[in-house]
Amino acid sequence: MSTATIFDKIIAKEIPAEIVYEDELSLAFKDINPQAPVHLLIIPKQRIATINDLEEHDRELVGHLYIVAARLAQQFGFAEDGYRVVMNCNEDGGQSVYHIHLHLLAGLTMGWPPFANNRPKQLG
Ligand code: DGP
Repeated sequence: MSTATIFDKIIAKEIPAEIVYEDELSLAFKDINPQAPVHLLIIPKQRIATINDLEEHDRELVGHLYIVAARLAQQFGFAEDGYRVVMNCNEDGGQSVYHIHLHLLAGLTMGWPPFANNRPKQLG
């Protein structure tokens, strides 16, 4: 079992968060440090540290997170205009909380490619 993070406390309602959706498998809340006019985090209630830790039996759970993202996009009214869904993995991917989460970003026209301040490195 991976180490508990701040998200476990949010799931347990031990610390406050602006929760916008909850069901038996997932929770969605506003990011504390928004990078867009709308910045929601969608997390599984089950703790999985990173994308690297996903297993076959997590297929449905991960799919569910995307379905929740799409429903929230409809609910918040930006589904047609568009949005971005991102999941960071480990240090180079910019992950800071080791409990997988989708970032749902909307409310501005986002550029592509998305990389700012990137530092190329040799992969080996
Ligand atoms: P990442 O860097 O991909 O691991 O994203 C983690 C996000 O979690 C980051 O955008 C900030 C957000 N975050 C961290 N701590 C809290 C918290 O206590 N409350 C809320 N609402 N968001 C948090």
